[in-house]
Amino acid sequence: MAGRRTNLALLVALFLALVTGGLAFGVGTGWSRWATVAHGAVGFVILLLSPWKSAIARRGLARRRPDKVASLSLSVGVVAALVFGILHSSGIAQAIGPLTAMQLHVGFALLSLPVAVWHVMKRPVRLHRTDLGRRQTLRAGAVAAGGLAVVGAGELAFQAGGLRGADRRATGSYEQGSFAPDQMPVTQWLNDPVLALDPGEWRLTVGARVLNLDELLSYDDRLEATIDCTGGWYARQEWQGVWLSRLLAPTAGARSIEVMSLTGYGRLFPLRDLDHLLIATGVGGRPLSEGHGFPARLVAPSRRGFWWVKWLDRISLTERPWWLASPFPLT
Ligand code: HEM
Ligand code: HEM
Ligand SMILES: Nc1nc2c(c(=O)[nH]1)N[C@H]1C(S)=C(S)[C@@H](COP(=O)(O)O)O[C@H]1N2
Ligand SMILES: [Mo]
Repeated sequence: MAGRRTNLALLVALFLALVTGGLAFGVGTGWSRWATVAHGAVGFVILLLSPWKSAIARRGLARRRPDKVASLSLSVGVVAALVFGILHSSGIAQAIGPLTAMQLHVGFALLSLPVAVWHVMKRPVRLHRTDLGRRQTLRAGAVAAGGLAVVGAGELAFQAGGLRGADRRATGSYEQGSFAPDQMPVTQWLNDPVLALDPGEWRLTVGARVLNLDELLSYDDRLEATIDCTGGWYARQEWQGVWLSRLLAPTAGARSIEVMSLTGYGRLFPLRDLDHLLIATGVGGRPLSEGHGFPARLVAPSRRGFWWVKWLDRISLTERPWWLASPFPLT
């Protein structure tokens, strides 16, 4: 394969890895499980292109040129992302020190992004008209099929080798602490503190109402739901509390539900979620632990863990459309 086309193929693959990775990470339920499969395929396409890219890189490195450090950092970043992606998915290593393989995977991929943009700007490749022709489309299809084949072969190898990777969920997450909340990890999105709150002082504002813990405990709504953290673990639990729709009625013009934590962490949900959200005060028949959001947290079935706001402070309706908010929390 010509060097120019290899670089173009890498450019497309890197872009798709970011898009499919973002979907696998941010949604990961329903239709988006296919994004997870596609993501694995795209990741392996990058791996499959590496013999050709190595030849290009060797040629480039033999030349006397500025900015090689960036090209080499990009190589380190992408190789590390590949290694940690495979360590996670196979289950060979789920945690390295205090971080999960998944966190390291995404971390290295995101660190590579600015370097990749820079590399492509310093080493531009020109598009030819024939690049979009039938021949190249067929080739691209063959490369994509190769990536998918490696995903399939990987799954078979995980089973044959008795690796934990064979047991992961469609999002790629591993079961941890189901129906045993004490064994479920405590996970913060970035740097939020774990709060220790006084249940007597604590109040929850829902629309125009202000409720204390006793008022919330007078309800006994129950729901079995799975929390699936983008860090790579999931747990199924029985949650107790009160359906949000019992406390909050839609108003004219409202488009979103804003759910805020006392830490300042918050999420904006589409109004259609109103009937599916539970304000949980307990899990597995016991009050929540501090780490899991005591006195109350949100349960957002079929949404990834970062939507399950802990240490609830305020829930309100807003006219602000939910899709204007960042798809991932920024704090
Ligand atoms: C997996 C992602 C990539 C890695 C790890 C990578 C790495 C490298 C390395 C180490 C070199 C040799 C050192 C240098 O010339 O600076 C290089 C050269 C080069 N890369 Fe990349 N690269 C990647 C993706 C891309 C993409 C997406 C493009 C363009 C669309 C590109 C275009 C080039 C060009 C034109 C050269 C110079 C080749 C020459 O001088 O003969 N690379 N790359
Ligand atoms: C340089 C960019 C990236 C590359 C080369 C890459 C590559 C890979 C590879 C090879 C796997 C293992 C797939 C398998 O064994 O089936 C993987 C898994 C995964 N990656 Fe990436 N990835 C990249 C970026 C990202 C980003 C930015 C995210 C999220 C924001 C992400 C999220 C995931 C997830 C959730 C999995 C687990 C999928 C599963 O276990 O089935 N990746 N990635
Ligand atoms: N206030 C607040 N709520 C939060 C977070 C956070 O950092 N701050 N992390 C979220 C993330 S990323 C996950 S996966 C779940 C984890 O819940 P757990 O710690 O009870 O397992 O809480 C969510 N709720
Ligand atoms: Mo999470």
